[in-house]
Amino acid sequence: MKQVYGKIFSLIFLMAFVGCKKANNKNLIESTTQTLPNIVVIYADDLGFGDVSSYGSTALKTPNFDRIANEGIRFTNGYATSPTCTPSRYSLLSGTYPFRTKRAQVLPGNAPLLFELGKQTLPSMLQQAGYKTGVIGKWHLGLGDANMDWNKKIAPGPLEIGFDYAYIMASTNDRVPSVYVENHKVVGLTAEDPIYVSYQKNFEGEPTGRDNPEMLKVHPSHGHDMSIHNGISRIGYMKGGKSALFIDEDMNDDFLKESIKYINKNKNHPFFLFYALHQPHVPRVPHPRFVGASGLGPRGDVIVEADWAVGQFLDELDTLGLSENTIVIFSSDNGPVLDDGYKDDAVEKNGKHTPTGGLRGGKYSLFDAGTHVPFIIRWKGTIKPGVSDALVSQMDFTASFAALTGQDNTTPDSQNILDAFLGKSDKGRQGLILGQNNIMAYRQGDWVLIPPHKGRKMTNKWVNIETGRDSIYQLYNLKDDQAQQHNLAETHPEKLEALKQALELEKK
Ligand code: NG6
Ligand code: CA
Repeated sequence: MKQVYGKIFSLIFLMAFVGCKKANNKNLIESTTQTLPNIVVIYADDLGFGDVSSYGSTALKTPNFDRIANEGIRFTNGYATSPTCTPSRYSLLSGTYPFRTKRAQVLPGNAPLLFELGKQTLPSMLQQAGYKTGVIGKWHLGLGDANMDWNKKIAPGPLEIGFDYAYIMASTNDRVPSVYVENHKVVGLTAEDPIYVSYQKNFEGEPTGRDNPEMLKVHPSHGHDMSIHNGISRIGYMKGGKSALFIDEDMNDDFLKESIKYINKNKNHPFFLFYALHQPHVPRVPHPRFVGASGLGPRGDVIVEADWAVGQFLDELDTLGLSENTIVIFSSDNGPVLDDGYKDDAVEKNGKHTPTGGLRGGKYSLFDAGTHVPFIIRWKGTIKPGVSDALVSQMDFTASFAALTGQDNTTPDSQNILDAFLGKSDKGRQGLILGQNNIMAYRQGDWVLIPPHKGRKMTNKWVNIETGRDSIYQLYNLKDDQAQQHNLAETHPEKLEALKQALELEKK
């Protein structure tokens, strides 16, 4: 009898112990997940260093981008890795310099996925750390394999490189197919009206901007004269899929709605959201409620529209009580351009506005305005608001957030500069390669080296931007010469040599 009581007693004790342990574990899990902040990267497309009022714009007001700056750290030396979209996005997500991958350059809308499967990415690293990971907005990183059928399962794509949710614009707003893809499927596509895409030739009987300008509400200034949809001709040919085609005017609301849905769905779990805005990339077609909002024509209006969306998104974080537990990053994939292929009055209505903020060059350029972009990080209650001059790059998110979340970084080029991102240190990167393929510049401290490059000095006869390419070495000191007017290569041979060597080392 005694023995039986003894057994019952030990059983009760054991159950209580296990129960207690379980509860403890639960607490532990809850407390660790709570200490892991959500991470949101809001990524504008072609927004210049001078397009944001907290970076000095007076003609264009961006109160909501500024709200992130006022409540966080505004970096004065923040960089995208390349002056165009695909390579910058690639390196942000892969922690890899674009020059290491030949295909990392502006991709056609039917290009296969750019990433090598199985390698660490920013989202796959965060998935390992226990995050839910989502991408909403512009993709432009290729999808599927060569000759992909858009009516079938679209893979590999974001879900195969570490995102567990994707609601993306397939390529860019000026490239076909003009559709959104949710996870593995084109949104809104029906079996009765399949979609076909070609970058070689038109489909018989389909109108083009070249032959049917009377069908257009926005006319091309160069290129962009192929398939027409929503009164706008694009790059590439497409046919069918009418029920799936996006409406440019609604795109801002579509991405905002999906982003808000995403954070609501994942609010009880650490999440990473890559919210990739399409503004102010061409075609610039704001919702009617923003037409005329800036006084600077469609380019200004779509920036005001994007700023509004960011404000709505920040309000939602507040409403959900997530602002203190969410790191919000705001930046851009490359520098600004006015006429980028449509007659949208960007040049005519620009007035006194300086999208470059006084830097030389712009989108496509090796000069500073190509890659030197707005770069702001907010973590309410943790980051002390201020301004930092540290040299920081978007490529460094992977290693830095790996350090924050207790993961290893296995990407080749991302560096842990978490302390700079959090404002604890004014030391960021030592050096940074800017560009793609063999077209590159190198920044170290205040110095910029641009090795000789063959090619045009201006982007082309339509885009009025200096490429930065020259047959000689260029060396600038941005501290004394922000506008890169004085080439010091001849007067500072030692510095030139030091940067040449540092660039070679960085390439390894
Ligand atoms: C260029 C396009 C330009 C833009 C750019 C990519 C023409 C004439 N120009 O080739 O409009 O789409 O590619 O921009 O087609 S990015 O921001 O996505 O890199
Ligand atoms: Ca871009």
